[in-house]
Amino acid sequence: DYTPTRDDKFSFGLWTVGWQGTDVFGPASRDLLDPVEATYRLAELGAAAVTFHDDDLLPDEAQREATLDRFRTALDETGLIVEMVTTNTFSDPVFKEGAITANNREVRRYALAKVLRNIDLAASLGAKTFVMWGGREGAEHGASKNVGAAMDRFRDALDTVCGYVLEQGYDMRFALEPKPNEPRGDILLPSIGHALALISELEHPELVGLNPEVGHEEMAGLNFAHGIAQALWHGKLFHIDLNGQHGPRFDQDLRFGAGNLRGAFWTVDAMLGAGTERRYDGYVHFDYKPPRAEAMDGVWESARGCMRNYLILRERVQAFRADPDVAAAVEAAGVMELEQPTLAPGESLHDVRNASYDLAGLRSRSVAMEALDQLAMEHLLGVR
Ligand code: GLT
Ligand code: MN
Ligand code: MN
Ligand code: MN
Repeated sequence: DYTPTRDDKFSFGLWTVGWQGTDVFGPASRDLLDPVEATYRLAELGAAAVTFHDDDLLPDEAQREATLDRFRTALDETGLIVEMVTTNTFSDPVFKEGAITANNREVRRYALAKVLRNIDLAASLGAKTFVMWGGREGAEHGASKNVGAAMDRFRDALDTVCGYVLEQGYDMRFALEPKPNEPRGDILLPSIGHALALISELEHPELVGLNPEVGHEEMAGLNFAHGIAQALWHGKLFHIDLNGQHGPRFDQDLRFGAGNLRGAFWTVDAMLGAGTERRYDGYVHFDYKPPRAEAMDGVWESARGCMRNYLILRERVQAFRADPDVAAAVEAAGVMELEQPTLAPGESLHDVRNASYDLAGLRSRSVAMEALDQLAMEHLLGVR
């Protein structure tokens, strides 16, 4: 009946339900939500874990230890865990021109110090994933940022934090979160592909993967399911940010399932392996914003909706993959044939070059993909 359980491994950022609705056109539309209170509410709704930025939970240095005590009590009482922690290196105007890739070296050193302190906190709470979203790493002007130098500094920072967790013996991995723009005009590491490419330049590539967000790829017109499928292929889907987006426009952060519903269906399918063994087994993490127009009732309804939509889509995807008509349509579309290497063992290029090809037959062959897609559509619409 689509009621979440701890086994579903649902997780929420405390900044999601805690978003007060502040946007570029107006101030907060909702009162401050105590993050410890939010932890209790999310547990009641069926979440298994929470995540946070240093500044979401601990905005006030003077209250740091007291808040941490209350938060630890909430975790003990609810059984929730902290599965991921991330650092706010974007709100403070000190980061207005970047954090770990700011032109200003002092800013970069301060950013690194803030991240390192937060890694210690993450480790003390048992978080195994540490997300890095470089919201302010980027530019509005052509000549203002040397992209190559920024990549050098990104690489150095990642090498430094990886070295640090190894030295401390922390059981923790890093996940880079790509985004094409907003708040910067152009953000560095704008897509899954850009981030994957940087990882191959690192000293400890095994410790760094991705935290892709649905809306961020879709803002750039990219196919999220394909993006995470490739990340899985590289062994780099360390974490995920589920939400909804309606085409290329501002970052909407809708609840999961809203916006591009077909995209959400294929996203869940990709997370479950898309009929293969290569699946995502981490926390099902939501990073969305309850719309500014909603009062607190709508905040909790949207959090419930994220989980409920995931469970409904998971059921629809499983029904799709278990349907014998789908298996036949997959076969008819030649999907399995792609798993055969293009050259058979022992064959040489000579065999490829000297074979005779029935081009007329190949040109006119059926690909039977509309039929397969229609079956998916009918499963998604709940008529099969
Ligand atoms: C911020 C951003 C998100 C990132 C978070 C991690 S914070 O809300 O828009 O997409 O996941 O720093
Ligand atoms: Mn977003
Ligand atoms: Mn966001
Ligand atoms: Mn995110």
